[in-house]
Amino acid sequence: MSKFSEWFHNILEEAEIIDTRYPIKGMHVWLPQGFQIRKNALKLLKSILDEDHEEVLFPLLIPEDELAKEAIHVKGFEEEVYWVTHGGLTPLGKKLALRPTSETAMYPMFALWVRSHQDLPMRFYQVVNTFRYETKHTRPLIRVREITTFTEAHTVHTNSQEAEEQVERAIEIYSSFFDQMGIPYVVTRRPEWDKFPGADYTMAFDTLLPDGKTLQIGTVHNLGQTFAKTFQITYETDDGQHEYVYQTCYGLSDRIIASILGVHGDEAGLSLPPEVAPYQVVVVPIIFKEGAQEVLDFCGELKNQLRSSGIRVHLDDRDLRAGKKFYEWEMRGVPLRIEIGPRDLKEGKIVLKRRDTLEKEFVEYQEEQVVDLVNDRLQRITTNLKEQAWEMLLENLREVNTLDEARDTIQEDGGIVSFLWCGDEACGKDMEEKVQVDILGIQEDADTGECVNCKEKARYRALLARTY
Ligand code: P5A
Ligand code: ZN
Repeated sequence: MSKFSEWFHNILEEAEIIDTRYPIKGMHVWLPQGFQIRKNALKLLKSILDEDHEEVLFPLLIPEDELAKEAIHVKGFEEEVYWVTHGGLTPLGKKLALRPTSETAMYPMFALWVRSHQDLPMRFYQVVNTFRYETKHTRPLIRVREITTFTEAHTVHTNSQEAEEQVERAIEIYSSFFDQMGIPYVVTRRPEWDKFPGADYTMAFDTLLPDGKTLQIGTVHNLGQTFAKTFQITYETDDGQHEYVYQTCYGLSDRIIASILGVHGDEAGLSLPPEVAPYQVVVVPIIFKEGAQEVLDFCGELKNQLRSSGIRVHLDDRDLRAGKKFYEWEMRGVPLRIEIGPRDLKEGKIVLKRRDTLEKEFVEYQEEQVVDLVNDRLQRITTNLKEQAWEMLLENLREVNTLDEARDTIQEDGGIVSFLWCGDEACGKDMEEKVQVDILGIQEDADTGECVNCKEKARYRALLARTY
């Protein structure tokens, strides 16, 4: 187990994010702290999607014949599907699949919904649990068998240009979401052998975890007309012709939470972006025998004031050593701590401690300004977390000119390696084998240079990394 895996596993337990002891492999329990982070992240994501998508909710079960209709799609998922075969003791006439994703649940309905070109475009999303019998090593939040936070969007268009624009729009949506979480990413077009089953092409977001391995945190697929033809999704044009629609779909999962925790955390534990932190501020009274009541009263009022202005604040007045409280809230990732003792009170000061920089700041207390002060510090924390994380990713994105260089770089430093590639599948797979990495995908076209592996003319600049 890498140092990061160990850190990640421990922090999930210590910070009470999820309980991994549920007796089914790859299925876990969200604990209250984790649930709050998930809820806050989803709130932001939904508010972005709600701008131009409609939220729906489809059944969990998919009839076998619908799942089987799209041949390429079902081939991609056949080893990962869980089946419901009985109702009580009665064998079902038709097996029912637990959705591994919802294309084959939704698209037969889309065929009923789409009538004329005036119905289009359609943009839907849902947040559901999906099930995948993953055979690779499962990891909490990263590779699970019940994905509990599957946020999937599905869109329908009259023409291919509009579908392509929707892919770009989805990339913007996810970029904006990750930016607000301070999660850095690279966006690439997945190689042919790694695209979503049934898609024309797949765009993917990958972030870098502290152990130098990347994690795919989101995908956007252009489905072209493949599913439209399989499920007979057509619209009537102005002159009465029936045309197949063009579709896209895109999704995020529990991995967004994994990356929020993993990217920003450090030796002291979690360090949460204020946007998702269950508590954004914790107020810790420093109690001595003398003046204890005054300190507690002051802290109580401060808490009320911050809370009524919409800040998620907690007053920790437990009868415990302050040091123990500090340790705990730092470990849980609370962005800002306010400490107040009797001497501070006398001097009209409060102490602010930032979780991201671990810096202490003594500031004069002014009742009319304290809300602005706290909001300003939270804003700075958000900005700093994002900058630090991007710096880390960019420092670990290295260009190489030869295959040996790629191998050495990956072995010594991990991270993401940028290289010139011919684009040929056999060459790509050969390279993955030789360097023991995955090709993440293509970043852009290249017009000069040769492929680092086969020395043919390079067509692309591409990225590779060790991946989760
Ligand atoms: C897009 C949404 C789809 O399923 N259908 C609807 C499309 N794409 S996908 O790439 O297969 O999955 C979407 C995202 O889910 C994450 N993911 C997982 N997360 C946790 N555990 C898993 N077992 C798992 N499998 C996929 C990926 O991050 C992917 O981007
Ligand atoms: Zn090549």
